[in-house]
Amino acid sequence: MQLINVKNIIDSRGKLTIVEGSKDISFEIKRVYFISGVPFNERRGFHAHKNLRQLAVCITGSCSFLLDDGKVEKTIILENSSEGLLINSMIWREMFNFSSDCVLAVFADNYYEEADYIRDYDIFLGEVKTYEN
Ligand code: T46
Repeated sequence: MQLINVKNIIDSRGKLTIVEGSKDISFEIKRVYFISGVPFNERRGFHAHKNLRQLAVCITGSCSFLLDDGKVEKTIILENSSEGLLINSMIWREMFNFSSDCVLAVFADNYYEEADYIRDYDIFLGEVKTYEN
């Protein structure tokens, strides 16, 4: 997990937020998706990825990420589009506290593949141990 600076150009016409693959982040971007309109108190995520690396940027509004590497849990608040959260593979994530205006953009290094998801926390913990050994 790492927070990086994301370029924003703000002028009288509004805000432009820029992420360039293989330049601002180490990987090539193959997929971009957006999460918005999350109801009050709703939580999302509850999974890890075997291989996927992603950058999450809150374009407007705010939300929180709980990140867990199997040993340490961290909570990160994203509330500024000039901050990007890099999430490596094998990190359990939960997203919560979405503001009603939150638009969360996620830049991923690969296409959608359900087989890359670990959606059971106990299986995640078991797999993390396997990766360590
Ligand atoms: C992640 C967090 C931050 C697709 O068909 N294509 C896609 O590119 C994505 C992202 C999802 N889907 C399908 C899979 C599910 O049937 O859309 C449905 C909802 O996805 P999910 O429940 O995984 O959404 P979140 O918000 O819990 O998790 C998402 C990403 O899936 C995940 O990779 O790291 O955002």
